[in-house]
Amino acid sequence: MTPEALEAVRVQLFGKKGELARFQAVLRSLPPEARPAFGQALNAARSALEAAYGERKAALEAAALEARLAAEAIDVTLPGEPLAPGARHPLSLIIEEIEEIFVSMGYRVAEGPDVEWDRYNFEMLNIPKDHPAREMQDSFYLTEEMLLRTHTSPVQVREMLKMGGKTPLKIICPGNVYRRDTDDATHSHMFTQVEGLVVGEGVRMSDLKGTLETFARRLFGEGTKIRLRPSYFPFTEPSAEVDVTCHACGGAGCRVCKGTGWLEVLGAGMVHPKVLEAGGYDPERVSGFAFGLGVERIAMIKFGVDDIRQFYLNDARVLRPFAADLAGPPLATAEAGVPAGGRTAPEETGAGPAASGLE
Ligand code: 2U9
Repeated sequence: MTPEALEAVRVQLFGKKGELARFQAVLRSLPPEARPAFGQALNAARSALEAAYGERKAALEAAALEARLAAEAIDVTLPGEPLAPGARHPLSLIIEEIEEIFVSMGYRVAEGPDVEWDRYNFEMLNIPKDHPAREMQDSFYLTEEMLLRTHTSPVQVREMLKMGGKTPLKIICPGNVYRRDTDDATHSHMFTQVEGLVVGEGVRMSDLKGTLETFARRLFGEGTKIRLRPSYFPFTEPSAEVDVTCHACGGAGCRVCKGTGWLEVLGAGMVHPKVLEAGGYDPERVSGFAFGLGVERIAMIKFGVDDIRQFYLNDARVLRPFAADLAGPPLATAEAGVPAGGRTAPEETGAGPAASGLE
């Protein structure tokens, strides 16, 4: 019997114009003395019919459920669809590479909070309340005294204070930083920095130059040269912008370096006496150097990415090609090409890195 047939039976028996309703009308038409016996018989018949109907309905529902379970059965022991392997994020790859270089030179990696005191982020770095540098690093304040750090320099301040005036201090500080900025191809309101700090007796500008030269050679290749141009930072004196010879043309001039042969990749300088003092050091006895770089900029140069926003898309098709060290089958979707504005890894095309578009 089908559910439809059972429903037809229900209407035929129990419906408004059904058999039982008809006998009910007969009951009402009987003389009063005949009604009890007729009524009893009618009730007995109704009960029997309802029970039989209920039984059949339950049996039909059980059969329907059985059929559905059988039809929708899943074999949980079947092997799954293969997934493309994951990969390290390009920014993580660069941070790790930089960490390895400096750790091999005796540096320690230090980290600190993203939410900072105004005091550590600005005041102790020789950037008082009315200083124009506060405008250069427009900030996200949480309270009067607390903000999202605009650089990782407050981590170095914390580390200096922890040292209690002891030397040497050799650290690098990677981490996210936040600046009120309009996002475009080369700017993001959140980006990643690595800063470094050395404090010790007799630390000189030549130590800074040698360190950065070693770093640049390890990161961009042995033939890399550096040059320092005078600059200004409140926390260093003297200060310099540091360029490296273009790794794409070796300094001859090309698309990547806009014909100059040089790429600006670092800021650096000798730690300002006021900053050493704020960190608990005697600037008469010790000196130090510091440097800073933007990880996205390095990654854009090394991987030939022309838009910083690519790093934050979380699109595996864009990010995956950078992980040359984790080579595996390409994602099925990647075969149609990377999305608009995307890139192809140099190792896939055999072509050199594309223009960084950062100058
Ligand atoms: C302390 C003392 C000095 C860190 C430094 C720079 C120069 C610099 C920029 C590079 C690109 C920031 O990411 S970027 O926009 N950084 O030019 N940073 S010296 O100086 C310090 C830090 C901590 C205690």
